[in-house]
Amino acid sequence: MSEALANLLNETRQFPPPAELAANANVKADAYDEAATDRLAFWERQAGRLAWSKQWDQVLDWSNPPFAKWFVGGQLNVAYNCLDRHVEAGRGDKVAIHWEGEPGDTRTLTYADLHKLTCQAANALTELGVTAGDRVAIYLPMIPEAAAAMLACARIGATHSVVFGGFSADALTNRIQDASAKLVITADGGYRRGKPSALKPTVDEAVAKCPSVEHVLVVRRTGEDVAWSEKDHWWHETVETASPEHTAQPFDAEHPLFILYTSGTTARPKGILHTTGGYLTQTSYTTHAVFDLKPDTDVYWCTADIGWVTGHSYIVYGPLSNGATQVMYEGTPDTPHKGRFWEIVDKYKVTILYTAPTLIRTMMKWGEDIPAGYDLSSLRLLGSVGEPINPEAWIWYRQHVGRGELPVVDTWWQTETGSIMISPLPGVTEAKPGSAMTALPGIAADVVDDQGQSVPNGGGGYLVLREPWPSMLRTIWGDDNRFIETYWSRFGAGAGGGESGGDWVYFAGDGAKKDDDGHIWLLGRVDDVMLVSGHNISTTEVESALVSHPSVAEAAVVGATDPTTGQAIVAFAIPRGSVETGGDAGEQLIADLRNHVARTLGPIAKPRQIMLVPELPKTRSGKIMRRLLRDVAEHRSLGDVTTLQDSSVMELIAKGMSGGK
Ligand code: 6R9
Repeated sequence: MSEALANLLNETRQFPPPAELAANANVKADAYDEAATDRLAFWERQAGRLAWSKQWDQVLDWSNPPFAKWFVGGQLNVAYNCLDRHVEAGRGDKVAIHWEGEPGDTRTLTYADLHKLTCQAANALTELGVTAGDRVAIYLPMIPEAAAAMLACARIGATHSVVFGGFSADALTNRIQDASAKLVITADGGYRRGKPSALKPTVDEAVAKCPSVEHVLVVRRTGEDVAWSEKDHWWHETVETASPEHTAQPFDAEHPLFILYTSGTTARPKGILHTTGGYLTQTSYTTHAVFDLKPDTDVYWCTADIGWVTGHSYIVYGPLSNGATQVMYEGTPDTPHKGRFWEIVDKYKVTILYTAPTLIRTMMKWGEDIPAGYDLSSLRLLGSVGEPINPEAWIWYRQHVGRGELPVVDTWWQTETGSIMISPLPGVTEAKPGSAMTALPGIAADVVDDQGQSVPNGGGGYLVLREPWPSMLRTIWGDDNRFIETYWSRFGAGAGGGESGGDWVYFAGDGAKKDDDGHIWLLGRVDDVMLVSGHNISTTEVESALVSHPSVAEAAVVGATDPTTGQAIVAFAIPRGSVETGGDAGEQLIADLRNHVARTLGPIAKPRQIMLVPELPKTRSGKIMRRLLRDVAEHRSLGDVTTLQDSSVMELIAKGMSGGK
C-alpha cells in the first residue's frame, strides 16, 4: 500500500498557531515530553483534574488484555463531577446551556438549574425502579432534557443507551432488546426542518416488542397528541414534581457508564461499552487540551447530535466536567434559512466551534456570502470531526469562518476510542490542512503495513493504537469474542503473537499515511480503499483532489468492478452553488475534472467516470455512504438504506447514472 500512496496528496501549506493563543494555551509542547517520559503518571495527573471519592490503587491493569481496567479501585460520580462540584465552588449561576430550539424558542440553564433538573430526574428514575446497573434507553431530540437524562443515569449508576432520534422503530427495538433496557426516556417529538417530527409513535411501536421495558418517560416538547398506555409517564408530572435533593453515590471507576451502538459497515450494530473513571478523565482532558477551553470566558458550541459519540463526549461529559458555557441547538442548519448557524454564533458570541466536514462542504456549496453576512468575530478556535476533512474544505473553513487566522483542529477518534486521539494542539501545532497531525500526549498511534510493521515516513497502511488509553471501549456489550475479533485480531498478540511477543494492537479500521514529517493523514475506512491496476488508491485523496477544483463543493469516490483494471474509479461530485452544469457546460466540467485529478494525483487516479449530482447519500451523522454509491456504480439494486438520511437522494443519483456516462 505504501508505494502507491507516496506520490499522492502534496499538501504543503502549514499554519502556526496565533501567537496570543500559543502564549496562553492550556496545554503547551511540554505535555508531549511529560507523557513520553511516563505515560501512566501523565494519565494519573489528568485523572487528578476530577473529583474522586476514593483514590485508585493502580493506574492501569492490563493483565488480561485486551480487557483494560483504568484507575483500579478508584470511585467517583460522573454527574457530581459535571454539576455539583461547579455549584459547590460558587459557579451555580454560570450558564451551562444556552439552548436554541429550531422554531426560535430559547432556554437558558445555569449549572444550578441543570443540577436541579438532574437531581429531580435521578429521584424520578429511582422512583420508577431504576437502580445501579440497569439499562435506560434515551430517544430524545436535542433538548436540555437529553443532557439531564444522561446525567441522571450517571448519577444513579444506570447505564444509558442513547439512540439517535432519527432512527426507525426497528433500529430502536434492536437496541432496546440488545441491552434489555428497563426504561425508555423520549419526547412527543422535536422540531426538524420547520415542523414537528414525532418520536413517541416510534417508541410505542418498539416498546410493543420489548418486554424488558417497564416504563416510558415522555418529555412534552411539541405538544402534539400522543397515544398513551399505562407504562407512560409525563416528564413534567414525574421529574419536575420530584424532590430536587439528591446525594450522588460514588461508583467504581470501571462501572458501566453507557452503551452506544455503532453500525459500521456491516449490518449488526455493536454496543460499544464505556465505563466511568477513564472515560471521564480523557474526555475532560481532551476538551481542555484540544479546544483550549477557558470556562470563564469561552462560549463553546459543538453542532453534533447527542445521539452520536461526539454529542456524548463533547456536548455532555467533556464540556460539563470542565464547567463550560455552551450552546445547544435543536435543529437543522438551513431552517429557516441557510445562515442559521452563523446567526447562532453571532447571537451567543460563540468562541469555539466544533463541527463536521459534511457541514463545512455544505456551507461551501451554499457560498461564502452566507457566513460573510454575520459577525463571526467572537470565534477563536475551529474544530472538525467525523470524516477526513479535504484540504480545500479546511482552508475554506479557516478563511470564511475563521477570518483567515483561526486555528483549525482536525480531530480523529471513534465511538470506540471515546475521546479525541489524534489532533493538533491549538497552541502548539503548525497544522497542515487535511492532516490530523499527531497523537495527543499519552496516546500511541502508528501506521502499519499488512504485516503489522510500522511504516516509515512517506508510507501508508492501517491506523493502529499501540497502547491502551483511559477512554477506550471495554468490550462490545454481551459479546467479548466479537470485541476481540473486530479490534484486536488483525495485528499483534491478538492475531496470534508476532515477533513482539505479546503486544496487543488495536485495529481502528481506517487507512492512513505518514507524510515526510511523520504527520498522520487519515484516508477513510479501509473497506473503501480502491485497488486500481494493482495500486491502492484512497477514496479520500481522490475526493480531496476533486474538492480542490474551484467548481466542486463535495465529492464521493468509489471503486467499481472493471474488466481491465480490477477496479475503476467512479466519482460523484456536487458542483458549487454558482457553477453552470447544463448541457455542454456539464460535459466540459466533467472532462476538466478528470484531467484535474490526473494532474493532481497522477494518471492512475483519473476517474473512469464522473457524475455531477445534487446531493450525496449520507448517514444521519453526516458520513458519506460509499457502499450505496458502489451499488449504483456497479448497477446493482441498492442494499440496506435504513441508515440513510434522505432516501430520495439515491433515486436522483441512480436516475442520472442510467441516463448516461
Ligand atoms: C467521532 C466519530 C469513527 C470514524 C473513524 C473515521 C472517521 C472521524 C475523523 C475521521 C478522518 C477525522 N473519522 N473523525 N476520519 N479524520 N478527523 O466520528 O465517531 O461515528 O464512531 O466514526 O469516523 O473513519 O473511524 P464514529
